[in-house]
Formats: sequence, structure tokens, C-alpha cells
Amino acid sequence: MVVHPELTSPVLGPKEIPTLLRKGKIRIAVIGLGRIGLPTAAAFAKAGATVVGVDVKKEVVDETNAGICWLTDELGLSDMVKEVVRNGNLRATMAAGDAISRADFTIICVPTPVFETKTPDYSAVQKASRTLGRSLRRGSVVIVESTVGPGVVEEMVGPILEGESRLKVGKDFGLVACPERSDPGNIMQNMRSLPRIIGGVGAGWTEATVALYEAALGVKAIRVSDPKTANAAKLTENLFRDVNIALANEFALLFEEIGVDTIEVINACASKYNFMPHYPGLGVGGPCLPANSYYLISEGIKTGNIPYLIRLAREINDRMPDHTVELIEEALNEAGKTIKGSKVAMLGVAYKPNIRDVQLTPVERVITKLIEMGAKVDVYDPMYKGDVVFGLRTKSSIEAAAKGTDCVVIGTAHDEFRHLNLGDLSKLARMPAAFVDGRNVVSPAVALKAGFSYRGVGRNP
Ligand code: SAJ
Repeated sequence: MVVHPELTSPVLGPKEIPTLLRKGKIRIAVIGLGRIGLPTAAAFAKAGATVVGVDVKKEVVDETNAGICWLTDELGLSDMVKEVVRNGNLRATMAAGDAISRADFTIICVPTPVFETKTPDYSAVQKASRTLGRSLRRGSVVIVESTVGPGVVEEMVGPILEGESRLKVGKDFGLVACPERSDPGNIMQNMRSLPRIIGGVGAGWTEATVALYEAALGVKAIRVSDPKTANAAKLTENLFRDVNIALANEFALLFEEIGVDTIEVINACASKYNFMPHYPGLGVGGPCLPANSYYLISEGIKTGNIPYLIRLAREINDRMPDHTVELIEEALNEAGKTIKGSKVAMLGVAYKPNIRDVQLTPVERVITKLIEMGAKVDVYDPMYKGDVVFGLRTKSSIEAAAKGTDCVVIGTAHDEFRHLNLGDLSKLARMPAAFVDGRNVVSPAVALKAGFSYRGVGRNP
């Protein structure tokens, strides 16, 4: 039996990584070519690495190899994918084995949603770890960018890799967490500007990963004690946001009752150095915030330390779509109408501005409830023109959606809606009509001046 001497770091030393990268001598495999994986693969290929992207979707693999970027709403990404596929630095495959067995670094970028039961679904991470373990090369480093609960890398990924590879974490290969932090819609900019939090099992493996990210992406690395700490930091920054949005939503529910404009309040408070403004709205969507809390809540349940505030914040944010439907009912009543029998024009379905993504979008709940209550809903979203979304064929323009409508609702704060001409809209709508702003992109005064009965989340003029 061959007994390999223990390794404390990858075959590639941290010092030589920048040079090897420039010389195209670093091989990287990226598992998952989604909204994080594809930009990550492209950025490392752009920096000179030889990158193989692995994905289970044939169309994503074929499009990527044709230099076509399936992600159309990430600035700069399409050109970069075209360039690195053309120069041969990036190729995609469904066959993971070969890519992984040659890689110096393998990066896991697969999704981590939650089940209906609000418990973490790490099945994609487990599957990727099994695939990886079967072809893992001694002396290489496994990097987990997927968002997972603290301890999942050490206690789930590590044992799977060891079981499949018969190699030892920290002795034969490196295991490092470097959670993605990029803001969907600004991913290429963030990837090249935001420091990366890196925590690994064993200093040598961690240092090599630090050297790789600093050299390839030109960002600073923040070293933390271990993968558990890096993952705790990732969740902390996302849950900090979710809880602060919930606080803004709670203020909104209260201030509506006492006739105070929550947006005016938050903008005034933002003049103080230690106030970070978060804004109320019709809800919190996306693959991250509505899910991430449950990674910590499930850890809390295991340890008997329930994170009440985090859980309550989820409940408050999850209530906002129904509250928005209440505002629509109020505004329609003020216009002498009810939801039942009314036409409603929903402007925006994406979970946040200027991206083509409806994952866990709160707008879906609003649309479903309106239809259940007997309304006819017309949808317009600049990122989904003419598509079928939630069973509805979207309109080709704002005007087409607003024609003959009884209520205009802002579902997403796309830039296009910041220049709405409410005078023109009132000529298209079946006045008296309502205007409900779920994202506070229009000033109440303008909506009222145009003759609409107006409601906004946190604004009740
Ligand atoms: N939202 C509000 N009020 C606010 C801010 C946002 O209601 O003041 C809503 C948005 O409309 C959206 C949801 O919250 O529906 C999430 O918005 P987001 O801007 O947080 O977007 P995500 O989920 O795409 O990105 C977050 C970011 N996390 C942080 O900013 C801490 C991003 O940097 C992460 O990389 C991403 O999660 C992730 O992948 O974890």
C-alpha cells in the first residue's frame, strides 16, 4: 500500500500562485454554473486560470461552450464569457470527473434552498461533494462558496469527501469556505471589489486559497479561524439585512396607522452616521434572505437556543404580501370598487430591481391572492416582456397592462418605473382608480394629483 507523506498545503505554494496564474498554469473546476458559479468561472478564467465549469443542465453547458451567457442581467458578464470561451480559458461540461481530477482548486457553487418545511436543503451540496470526492486529486483544495449553516462544511462536506476519496481533510487535500457575497445584479462589480471572507481547515490550504482569490480577483481576503466562522459571517450579514428590513416593515405597519410617512422618517434618520437605512415594501424575495435564516434557526433548534428575533423577522417579512393586498382593497374601496371584479395592473414581478429573477418573489403571493379574491391581473415587467410568469402572459408595455385597469400596483422597483407618468396612466386606467406602491418608487402627492386613490407600504397620506 502506498503511504503518502502528510501534506499541510497544496502542491502549489501560496507564493507561486500569482505567477502560475499569469502563466495559465492554474487549473480550476467550478461546480454549478448558476448566478454565482458562471461569473466565478468567468472571472477566474479572465485572470488566466484554465477553468472547467460543471453543470447538470445541458443547455447551460452547450450555451456556455458556444460563448453564450444564460445570465443576461449581469453587467459585463456576457462579454467576459464570450472572451474566455474564445481564448480557451473556460469550457463547460456535464462530466465532472475529468475536470475535478485535474483541478488544483475545485469550487462548489450550487444552490442551497429550503424545503417546504423551512429546513435547509443541502442535497445539491451533498451531491456535488459525492461527485467531487470520487475524482478528488491529492494536494488539491475544495472551496465551498455556497451559503450553508456554520459547521456544514466541516461536518457534512468533509466526511463525504473523505468517504468517497479515501483521502484526509487537511492532510491530503484542503477544505475551505469562501462564501459568495456578490449582490445579484451587480455580481461582476462586487466580485472585483468586495473583500472575501476565507476560513479553512489548516493554514497552508487557507493561505493558498487566499493567494488565489487575491491574485485572480484583485480583492482583499479576510482570514477567519475556520469554515464554520466564515459561514457564520455570511449568514450574519444576510440576516442582519433581513432583520433590519423586518424592523422597517414593522415601523411601516405602525406608522400607516398614525399617518406618518415611513420613507420620510427613514430618509431623515439616514442623516445619522450609525443609521443604516432599510426600506419597507411588499416583501422580501430571492434565493438568499427568505432562506438563509432557516440555516441558523435549524442550528438553534438543534442546540435548544431558538433565535427568536431572526424567526420573528421572517414572520414579519412574510406577512408583507398579504398586507399589500389589504392596501389594494383599501385603495379600491376608496375608489368605490372592490378587488372582486377589478382589473389590476402589476408592474414588476422580479424579486428585486433590474434583474430577471422571480425566485421566492413576494409578488407571486400578491398576484395569487388577488386572483383568488376575484381580480383579473395583468402583468408587465421589463425583464419578462411577453413571457409567461405564474401562468400569466406578461404584457409588452406599461400602457398595455394599464389599459382599462382599476388599480396599478408597483411590485418591483425597476428603474423604468421611477419615471412613470401618472397623468398618462390615469388616462389609460378606468378612473376612479387606485394606485398602490409596494416599493415606494412614486411620491404619494404625484399619485394623488393624478387622481388616483393612493396607498404605499408605510405611507398612508
Ligand atoms: N428589500 C427590502 N427592503 C430593503 C432592501 C431589500 O424590502 O431595504 C427586499 C428586496 O426587494 C428583495 C429582498 O429584500 O426582495 C432581497 O434583496 P437584496 O437586495 O438583499 O438582494 P439579494 O437577496 O439578491 O442579495 C443578498 C445580498 N446580501 C446582502 O446585501 C447582505 C447579497 O450581497 C448576497 O450576496 C445575496 O443576498 C446572497 O447571495 O446571499
